[in-house]
Amino acid sequence: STIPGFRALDAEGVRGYLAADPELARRIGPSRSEADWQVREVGDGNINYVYIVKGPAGGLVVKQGLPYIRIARDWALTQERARFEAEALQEQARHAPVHVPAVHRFDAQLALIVMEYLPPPHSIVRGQLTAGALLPRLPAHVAEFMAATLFGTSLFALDTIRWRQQQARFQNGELCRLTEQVIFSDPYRAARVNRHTTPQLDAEAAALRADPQAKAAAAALKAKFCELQQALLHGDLHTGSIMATQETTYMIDAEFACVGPIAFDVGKMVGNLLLAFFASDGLASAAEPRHRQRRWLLQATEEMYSNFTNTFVSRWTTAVQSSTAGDLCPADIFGPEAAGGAEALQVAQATFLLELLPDVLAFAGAVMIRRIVGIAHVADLDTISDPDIRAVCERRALRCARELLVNPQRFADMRAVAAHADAAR
Ligand code: ADP
Ligand code: SR1
Ligand code: MG
Ligand code: MG
Ligand code: MG
Repeated sequence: STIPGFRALDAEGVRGYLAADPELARRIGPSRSEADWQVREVGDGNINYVYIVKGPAGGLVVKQGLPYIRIARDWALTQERARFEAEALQEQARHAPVHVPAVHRFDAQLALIVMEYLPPPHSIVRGQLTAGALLPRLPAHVAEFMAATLFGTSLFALDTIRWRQQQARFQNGELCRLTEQVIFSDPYRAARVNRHTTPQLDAEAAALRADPQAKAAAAALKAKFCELQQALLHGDLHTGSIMATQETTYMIDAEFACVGPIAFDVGKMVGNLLLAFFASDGLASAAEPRHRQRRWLLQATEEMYSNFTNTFVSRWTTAVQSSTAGDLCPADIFGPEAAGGAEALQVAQATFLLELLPDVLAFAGAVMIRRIVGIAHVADLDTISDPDIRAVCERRALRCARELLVNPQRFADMRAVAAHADAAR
């Protein structure tokens, strides 16, 4: 149900809202300059309305959540998502400030966030990859963001009292429910909202809906998504939620933030880089064959994963070494004064990494599949205008994704995944 007093803003409403707030207005221009501000709705996402406001002093972004989903207006969705997004952006900024836009205002009654404007040449990474770009800094920056936020909100870093408070604060049940439906259920049943390249992929979509191993794996993953509440996730970390230049990288759109498995954020990123890899063939031309981009996308996947695991583990070691032994802190039984502590820490870290990879790969497979046969597709593939060529790319991606979902234990490391993807195209 709609929030009492809620009103949906249009461009003029956004102008008036900001002009009435001196603290926000001064970021755009001097008082009474609002008639000269440029206000533009730029939302290209599936769910919300986003306005960019520019004036003589600078710009701001205003994001508003209506009581429904932008691409499916008959689908009601809690406006509480704006609060989860604002609080998650603020929490992420504590851990990775250079990779998160600053929140200037959260207005609960209007389900609205006013945040830092990321000006051009920042643009959405998915669009840049679709256009053929390489982003050499992206893997390290995303790895740093994931390691900082996922480690910093995990039980490896937090005292259990604070960790439990965080669990209570970030349940985000309704947005999780959406993820559970559109990622782990709908692709494996005849859901009304599903779509695929038809008739080219009719047989593959039908086969998936009757594939016992894929269905069992998806159901197990859904349970893992719900049960394994390890850290505060971004919750929708894909290339469409990242704005970057060649030098800078920002993670936006945190409305799906929730406590969940660390492998979910990492797997979404891996799956979306692999989707870009499989789409690259269909977007190539004789003049621009994109060999370099495909090689880079696989290297980027490996680099992102190895940077993430290295940084995560080194933060863990540092936390143990710098905390006071005796408390219920990261060093309580691993610390320098604990008998066998250093060896125990090594075993714990090796076990963590061993269990992480197959979960990352299974989540990656699931998110690739949902983008090909579910409700929400990706520009990388959708931009391939010839449906026969698009279907070839989608079929290869689907085959690779099913293997990741069903047989993740077969891959010893991310290099083996890259080799498998390369062989699958
Ligand atoms: P949704 O939740 O609907 O997906 P997003 O938060 O992803 O909405 O925003 C939609 C689009 O608005 C983004 O793809 C991007 O183009 C633009 N946008 C969002 N936040 C910013 C920002 N801080 N600076 C500049 N553009 C932004
Ligand atoms: C109705 S599904 C919309 C999708 O868009 C968001 O970005 C999430 O990925 C969600 O699953
Ligand atoms: Mg978005
Ligand atoms: Mg969103
Ligand atoms: Mg996804």
